[in-house]
Amino acid sequence: MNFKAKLIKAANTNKSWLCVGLDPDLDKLPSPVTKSLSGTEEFLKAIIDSTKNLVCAYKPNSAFYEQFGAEGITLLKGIINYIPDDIPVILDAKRGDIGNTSKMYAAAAFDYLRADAITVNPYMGHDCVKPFLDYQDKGIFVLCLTSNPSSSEFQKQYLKNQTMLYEQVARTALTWNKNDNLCLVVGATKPEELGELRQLVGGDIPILIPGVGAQGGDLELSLRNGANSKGELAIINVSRSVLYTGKDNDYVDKARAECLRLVSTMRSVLNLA
Ligand code: OMP
Repeated sequence: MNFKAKLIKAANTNKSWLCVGLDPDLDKLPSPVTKSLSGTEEFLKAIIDSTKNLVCAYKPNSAFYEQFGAEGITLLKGIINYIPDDIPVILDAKRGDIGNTSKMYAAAAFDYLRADAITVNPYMGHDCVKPFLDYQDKGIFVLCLTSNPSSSEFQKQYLKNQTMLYEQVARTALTWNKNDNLCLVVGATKPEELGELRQLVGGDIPILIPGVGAQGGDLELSLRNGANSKGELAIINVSRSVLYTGKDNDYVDKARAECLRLVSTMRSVLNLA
């Protein structure tokens, strides 16, 4: 089963387009969790156990594991392996380099870590993204319009054809989509542009929408503008405001309660029966 089919199946089963971001930060761990690699592993596994029937995907961000060196990579591999097989894993690594190097990044993500999808940076052009897209069953999330405050510095610059760079990224990326595995990243902090981009790319492209919670993105507007006409393919990622909402022994219950709150909004906005 390819990434998109696996994603839609998980979303339908759990009636949810929530993706929980698994971004471990020692400084933010709840007080009962030991501030160590093994404590982090226990924490992440407890979060997965308590949220796995409320999500359509998980998204570990590689940086939060790389900070621990080789043992962090082992932890990342272990966490990907721990996630139930029917829930897709989006590896957030924002990779991209000359083709020959991207091939190695793709092998690391898909052959070694066994992720189902990855985030990539399109700045270097098609030959740098192609080695990822060549993995037909994997989802390739191209950064289009990011959620951060400085995203407009480059992404909202006008090109000679009077198109903003982020819009050109979407148009050009569509021409790369020979294997029907192209996906986009658009921040929840940019809901209007998200709506325009959904119109532009059509209803078949999954869009990862980070920025709800700690970054202040608008959940309802992101769902309305990011979903297709069937109420699908708007993947709302939330990391910190799910993981670190509980500071005490109740952290698992609090994380689950926050997911339930987000998912109940999704169910009503998207009419998920
Ligand atoms: P929270 O702000 O804690 O919910 O985390 C957001 C997650 O999404 C982090 O892992 C970010 O690196 C990632 N992200 C963004 O916040 N903004 C973007 O535009 C793109 C991403 C991403 O590619 O996932």
